[in-house]
Amino acid sequence: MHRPTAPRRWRVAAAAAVAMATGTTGLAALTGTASAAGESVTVQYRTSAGSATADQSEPWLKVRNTGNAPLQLSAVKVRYYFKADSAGAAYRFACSWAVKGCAHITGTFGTLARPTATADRYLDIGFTAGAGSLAPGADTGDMQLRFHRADWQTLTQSDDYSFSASRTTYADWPKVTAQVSGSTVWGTAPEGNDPTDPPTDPPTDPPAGGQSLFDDFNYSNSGDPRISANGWSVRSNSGGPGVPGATWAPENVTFAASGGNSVMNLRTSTAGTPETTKHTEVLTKAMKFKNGTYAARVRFSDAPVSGPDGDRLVQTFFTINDLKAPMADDYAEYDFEYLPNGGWGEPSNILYTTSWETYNPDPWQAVNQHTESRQSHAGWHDLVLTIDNSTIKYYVDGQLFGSHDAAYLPERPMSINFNQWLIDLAGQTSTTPRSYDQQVDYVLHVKDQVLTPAQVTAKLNAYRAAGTTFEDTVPAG
Ligand SMILES: [Ca+2]
Ligand SMILES: [Ca+2]
Ligand SMILES: [Ca+2]
Repeated sequence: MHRPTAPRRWRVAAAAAVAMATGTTGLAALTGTASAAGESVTVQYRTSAGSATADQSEPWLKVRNTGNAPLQLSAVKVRYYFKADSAGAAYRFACSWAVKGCAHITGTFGTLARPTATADRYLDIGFTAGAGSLAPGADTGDMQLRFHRADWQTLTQSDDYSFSASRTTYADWPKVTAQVSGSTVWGTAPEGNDPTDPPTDPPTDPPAGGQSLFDDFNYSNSGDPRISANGWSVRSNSGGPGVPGATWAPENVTFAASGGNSVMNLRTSTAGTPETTKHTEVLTKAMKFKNGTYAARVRFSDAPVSGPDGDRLVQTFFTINDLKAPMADDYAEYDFEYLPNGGWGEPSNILYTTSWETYNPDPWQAVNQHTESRQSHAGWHDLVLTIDNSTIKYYVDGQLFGSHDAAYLPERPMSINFNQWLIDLAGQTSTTPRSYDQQVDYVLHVKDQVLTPAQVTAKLNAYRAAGTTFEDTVPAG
C-alpha cells in the first residue's frame, strides 16, 4: 500500500506570502507585529442577490490597503459570517469574476464554536501568492464571489450576520472581518466564539465490547519488531508534507518510560537546511478505520528541546486515506494539527481541527470544514474524535472543540497517523541545530461506537487494569 501524501497544505500559499511580506527573517509574523507595523485594510461589500432567500448568496468584496507599505494579499483573510440553513447543511464556494483573477482567490468554510442567532458558520476568503500585492491606497477591485448549498436547495440569507439586502453599491462594511497575518485589522466578529462548549453527555461506563485498536506504545525502540507486527509503520520514505528535501527519520522515533508508563517520542530536528531537516511519522499500515471513536493522549510542545525556537512546526494526530483523483468525493481526512509557532499565515500558536471532503492539489482547492483555537496547547492533552452517520466531533481534554457536518463524513476507511514536521524553514533562519518533541502515550479506536471522553478514559483505565498494552480486533477494511 502506498502511503498517502498527506495534503495538509491548505494554507501553504498564505504561509509563503508571510515569508515574503516580512523579508528574510520572518520574525514579524512570529512576534505578531504585522499589524503593529502599520498594515491595515478596509473591506467594502455589496450584494448582487439581495433577496431574503436565494439559490446563491453573492457577497461581492473589495479589499483596500490603507497602510503605508505594500501589502501581500496572501497574508490577508476576509471572513463572512452566516447562519446555516440546518445543522447538516453543506456549502460550496465559487468565484464568478475578479480583477485579481478567480484562480488567485480561495474560499473555505468553518464553524463557529459559539454560535449566535445570526452566525454559526463562516466563509474565509483568502489569496494565493499569485494574487500579488496592493500598493498603499490600492484595492483589489471587484471580487464577485458567491456560495450555495452543496445540494443546491434554496438558502436563507436574511438571517446572516454579514448579509445586507440594502447594500447594492460598494461601501465599507464592518460586519465582515479581515485579518493580516493572523491579526484582526478590520470589522467586528459575532460575539463570543471561543471554541469551548461544555460536554453535554454525562460520564457513564463504556458500552461493552466493540472491535477496538488499543496501543499503549510499550516498545523498546523504532526497530522493535513488535511495532510492525502490531500493524504500525515508522515512516522512512521521502516526500511531503513539509520542507522539500527533508527526510523522514525512523531513528528519531523513540520510546521511554514515564511514570510507570511508556510513551512514544517523535523528534523533529533541523539545522536550517533541507539536508539537515528530519521529520517523523508513525502510521497504521492498514486503512481499515472509519466510523467510531478515535482517541490519543498527546503532548504538544511550544519550545525546542535544544537550540533556537521559532520553526513553523506541525504536531498532529489524524486519520486519512488516499486521494484517487483531484476532487474525488471518496477522499477522507480528519486532523488535529497544532502549530506552536504559527505558519499558514498565522503569527502564533494555533490548534486546528479539520474535516475534509476532498481537495484538488493543483490548482489548490480545499473542500473542508475546520475549527481553530489561537492559544498555547503546550503539554499533555486528551484528543478525541468521533464519527457517526451524521456528525464529526472533536474533543480536547473532555471539552467539545468542534462539530462538523455530514457533508464531510468518510466514504472509505482510513489509516491512523501521528507526525511532526516543518512547514518551511522561514520561521527560524539560523543554522544552529535544534529539535522539537511530540509525545504520544496511547491510541484507541473503537469501531462504530461513539464514546464520550469520559467513556474513553474508562476504557483506557480498563485496559491498563487488565495489564493489556496492545489489542487489535478491528477487521481488515
Ligand atoms: Ca442563513
Ligand atoms: Ca503509553
Ligand atoms: Ca470525502
